[in-house]
Amino acid sequence: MKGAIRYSLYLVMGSQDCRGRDPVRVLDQAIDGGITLFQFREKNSGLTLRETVSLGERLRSLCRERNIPFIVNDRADLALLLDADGLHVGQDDLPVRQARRLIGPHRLLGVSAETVEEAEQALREGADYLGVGPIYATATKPDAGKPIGPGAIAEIRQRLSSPLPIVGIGGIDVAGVAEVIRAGADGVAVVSAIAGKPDPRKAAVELRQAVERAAGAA
Ligand code: TZP
Ligand code: MG
Repeated sequence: MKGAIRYSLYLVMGSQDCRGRDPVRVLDQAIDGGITLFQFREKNSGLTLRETVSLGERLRSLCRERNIPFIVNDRADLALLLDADGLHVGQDDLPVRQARRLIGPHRLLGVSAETVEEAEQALREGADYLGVGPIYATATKPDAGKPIGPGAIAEIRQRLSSPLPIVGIGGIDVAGVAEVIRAGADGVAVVSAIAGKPDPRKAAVELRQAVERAAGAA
């Protein structure tokens, strides 16, 4: 699975992001529109753990049917339970080494990093890809901190001691895609630019086109 991952357009989403719509339907439309990767990120939504597991099962089976890698945010227990393709952890979550120990060698491990030091440590401890951000200002994650700009991607890309896929995250919409890709990202990760839109399919089509255009021009 690891080798086949395409990072171009990464949808990160939980029920809190879907404006009252069924997340399974939103995900289905986003897949129609061309997302290449999905992360289940259920945060402060009011769902109980049981409800979260049950929603996770539905999203997981849709990803399996549609051949989209399914990544779980934060929780290794949920990732294992849902037989996810991977886990994504931030700097305040399970340490990367321990996360790797729990999920084993074959599942994908994504790590959020803002600096070259964090990126280098993630690489050393077994990360498979980096989520770098928040690139731009975002209302989706109130504790995301100050935007670090596309320049942070360029710096990590240049200074990292060996190559690792990078996705930019945070406040990215169609207009922001080109800068992120030109800075050296393999793709963009978005929440509201797809899940918050009235037409998630159309939003995904436009983002995917913007990524391919920028990558083609690079
Ligand atoms: N991590 C850093 S910023 C962010 C996460 C999960 C939120 C991104 O959401 P949006 O709506 O794409 O700005
Ligand atoms: Mg986290």
